[in-house]
Amino acid sequence: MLKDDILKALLEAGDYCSGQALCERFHVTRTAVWKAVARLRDEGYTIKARQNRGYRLQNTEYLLSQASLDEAFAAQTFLKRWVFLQQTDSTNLEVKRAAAAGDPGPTLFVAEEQTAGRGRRGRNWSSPPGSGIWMSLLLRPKLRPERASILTLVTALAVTDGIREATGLEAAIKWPNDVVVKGKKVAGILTEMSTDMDRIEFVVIGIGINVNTESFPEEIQSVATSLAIEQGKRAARTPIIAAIWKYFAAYERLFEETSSFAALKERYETLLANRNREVRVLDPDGEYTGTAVGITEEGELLVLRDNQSLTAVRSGEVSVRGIYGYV
Ligand code: BT5
Repeated sequence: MLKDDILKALLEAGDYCSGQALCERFHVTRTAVWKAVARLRDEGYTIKARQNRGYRLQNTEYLLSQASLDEAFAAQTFLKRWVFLQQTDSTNLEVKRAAAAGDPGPTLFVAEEQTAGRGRRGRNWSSPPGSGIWMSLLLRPKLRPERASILTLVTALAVTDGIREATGLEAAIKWPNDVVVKGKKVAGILTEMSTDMDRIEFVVIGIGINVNTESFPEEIQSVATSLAIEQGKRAARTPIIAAIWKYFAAYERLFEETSSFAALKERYETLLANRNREVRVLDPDGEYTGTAVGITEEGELLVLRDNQSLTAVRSGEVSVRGIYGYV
């Protein structure tokens, strides 16, 4: 589409681009360029127009685009393909469609906006444009299906370390699939799997991160926060994305090569927000409370129950809550 070509040209230029030059480059009229610019502005881009100089894209470090991803991933070898979408229903659904069409992966979909973002068990995931990172990976790992849930832990580790590196914030993991800053949720992970007999056909790893969100829908206000709220300034999204997949590539490789979470356990426990905290385990077979003491090599949360027995809690149907708050 012309607007995407123009966006790319403005991003590459990093300065004013004359309207005439854009007309000639894309073989279109001045009016067509002007209309494309108007559409980009509707999508939230700030584009300055000056007589005799043309158009210039402002605040480019805060933008996500195919061009920004191309630059961020140019030197890495883990991802084979990455796709930026202005809007989609859900990046997890994008992955499923790509997998059905035979995409070998690892392929990453990143969307500016999701109209049907989902959490676990069909819960809604708020994914407005301009402020978050909504992305999903298509992976075809050589793992036994019963080990796939550990990928959620591997991902949580990569997201936490990526956020820490890119922002300096003290992000931590709320087992199994949340990343928190100061006890509130900044990111959630939704891992889904398709199996074929007893082998994994593909895995979808969906990650949602609140980056520059200023306020949240009322029902999640008390549990949700964003990187911008916690650090008091906006953050550029592309470096966070790049850092996450850098860590993920390293951690996932370690996990697949050793077929074990053992090598990552120590780092995980260091970042585990629940550690040594009192938790309430919402088990469908009966709730109980105890202290989270660590995780097992199978990725279960170890809880020392109030009756002094040690229980390994599997993710899935079980939710874990802090006694005094979300963590
Ligand atoms: C999760 O579910 O935390 C997994 C979220 C995964 C979202 C990503 S975005 C890219 C990819 N495409 C998708 O469609 N999904 C993935 P869960 O643990 O079930 O948490 C869901 C709950 O978190 C909701 O019921 C709300 O209470 C709350 N919530 C919704 N939107 C939120 C947000 N933006 N930030 C924090 N909490 C939110």
